[in-house]
Amino acid sequence: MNRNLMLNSIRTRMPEKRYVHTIGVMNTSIRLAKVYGGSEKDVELAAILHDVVKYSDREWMKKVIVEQQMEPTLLAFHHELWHAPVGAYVAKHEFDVMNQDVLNAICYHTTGRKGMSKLEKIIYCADMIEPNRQFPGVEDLRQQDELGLNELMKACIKHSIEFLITKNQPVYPDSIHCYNDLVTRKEND
Ligand code: DGI
Ligand code: FE
Ligand code: FE
Repeated sequence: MNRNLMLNSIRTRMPEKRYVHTIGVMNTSIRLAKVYGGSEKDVELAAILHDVVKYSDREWMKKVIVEQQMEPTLLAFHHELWHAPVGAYVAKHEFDVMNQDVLNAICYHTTGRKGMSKLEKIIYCADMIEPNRQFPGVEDLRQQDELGLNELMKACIKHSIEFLITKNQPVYPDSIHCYNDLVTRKEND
């Protein structure tokens, strides 16, 4: 499916505000791919599809997680986390995305994980700092951009975990593993 058909298709599945966010993630991820290297086509595809099931039926998402034998821990955590792995499933089965790195970027865009690829980091960060995002501290995150992709990723995952803690929310283990991985890594890794 070409880019414009895909954009039209996802637009019908979400409110306009979410579509505008998706375009923001797309443009930001392409910019990051230009700076840090990486396929612009791959980041574009992952960005377009990253929130494809954000507004899908919760019970249906639960069913997909069970039937596809995805990580069962997901069901014990907030349903907000489900749209990422289920989005990867839909990208593969409805949009015929075959590239596993693109599918992983969609799958881990909400929680992050240990050992993220460049594409996964670009999508995770673009999702947080795209121009339509407005939350306290987003400007500081945008500035981390200048320090490199790993520093930006570290700042973004730290912000997410800190935010969840201030809200007394549980933190999904992959997010902790992601943080630990980034802070224990050597500078030039
Ligand atoms: O889908 P978006 O809004 O663009 O962004 P996202 O996919 O990063 O989802 C953000 C939501 O997910 C936000 O409401 C916080 C929640 N979230 C992210 N990581 C965790 C989490 N919620 C819990 N409970 N635990 C997490 O580790
Ligand atoms: Fe999302
Ligand atoms: Fe998003």
